[in-house]
Amino acid sequence: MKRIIFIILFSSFRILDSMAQTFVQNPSFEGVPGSSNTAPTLWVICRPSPDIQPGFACIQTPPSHGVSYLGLANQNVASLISESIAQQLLDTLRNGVKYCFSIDLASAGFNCASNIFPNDMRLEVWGGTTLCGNDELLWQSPIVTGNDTLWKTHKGYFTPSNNYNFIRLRLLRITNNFVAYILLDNMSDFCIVKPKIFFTSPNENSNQTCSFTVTGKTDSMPASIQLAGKFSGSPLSAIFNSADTSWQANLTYAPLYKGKDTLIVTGMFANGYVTRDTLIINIPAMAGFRSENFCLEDSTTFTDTSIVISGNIIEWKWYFGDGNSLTKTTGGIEKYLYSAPNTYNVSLKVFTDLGCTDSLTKQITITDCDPHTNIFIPNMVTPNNDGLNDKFYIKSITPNTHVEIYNRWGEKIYENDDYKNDWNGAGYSEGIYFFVIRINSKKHSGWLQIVK
Ligand SMILES: [Ca+2]
Repeated sequence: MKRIIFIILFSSFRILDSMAQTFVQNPSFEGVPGSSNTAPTLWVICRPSPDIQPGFACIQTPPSHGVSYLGLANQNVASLISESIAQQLLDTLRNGVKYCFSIDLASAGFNCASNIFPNDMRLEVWGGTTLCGNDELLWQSPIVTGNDTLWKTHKGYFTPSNNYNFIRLRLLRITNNFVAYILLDNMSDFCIVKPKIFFTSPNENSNQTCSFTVTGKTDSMPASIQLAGKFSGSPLSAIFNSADTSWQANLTYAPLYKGKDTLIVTGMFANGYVTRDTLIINIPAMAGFRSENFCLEDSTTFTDTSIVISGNIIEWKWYFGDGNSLTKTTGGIEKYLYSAPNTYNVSLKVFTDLGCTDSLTKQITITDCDPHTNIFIPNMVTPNNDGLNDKFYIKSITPNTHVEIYNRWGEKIYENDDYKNDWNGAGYSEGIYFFVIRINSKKHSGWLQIVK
């Protein structure tokens, strides 16, 4: 008897299936050899009259396991159609679970009893909800011919469509000779086949759009299918079709994730098995840009470096971090002039013709590289000696600042090549005047008002 112990280690799951998966009692069909019309120990007779071999009806084939084996006849008379035995299983065969087992079969051939003839035949394994019930044909052996007189091991797989506590073994005669007779020995205990996951779409390593559907199948019915990966959206577990064990999940990839991702699909099965499969997925678009020139005085340059793996980028949307944005249909270089020194979060979002988006945000700091552009020029002079605006005072002035002042008729009334913040409008009446100031070759012009 072969008992198979499965140990599945997966993540935090640890499933140990051992004794719970012993199903068949006395699978070697042990009993007293040469006993006619007798079932092996722990088996019962459903239809007469099975025999415990060897030693009955001149059958001398040695057992393939133990000291005895089972002989079942199928006789071409109305009173004896197909001999069969049954037993109550130690554990329930469960709906949707895939099982495996093996059994040794042989033909009795044409023997001295002369009432056994070579026939083509099959062994049938039935599931029952009652003892000797034949509710579902779980497995049928390949044809065993009358000439197959040597033991041959057959492997069987079946998936019940209901729960069964009983099994029944029965001989099916294919050809019409008088009596078919099959020998059975060394049936293994039932084992559970580890479930498998099959991806049907997409194919491994295929490029995907950012929103796509993953479909697959399992080889037996899971309780649930769950997915893990760098995706967003719902459902995170698959929609499951119990009719054909297929499943489907619609995934949307979050734009923050780049490049390849491994999608992990985990199947949870009612029998305690956890199985998984993985799929490599390429994220098709990756937004990228390079930024240069961070002086307030000059335009900052942004160069698109986005990559597309599948499809084409059809739209670039720049967010400059100061509330302004720009939408373009080509990549390349964008220039932007900031109005104030500050730290800005600049984002580029790209859109592909496959419906995928990706975005990247970088922080840049704009500084005033020439502080003299930051000079403050007052527009009011009040020469009343109160300490406030008594003189035309230029903040951040440097040596050799050139100042010219004009009256409202355009006549120059003051000029100085090295202004010292000392002009107070003395001698001139109240009113509007105009100034032209050059600091380090930068020209500033505007108006000022004298108030007395
Ligand atoms: Ca045996």
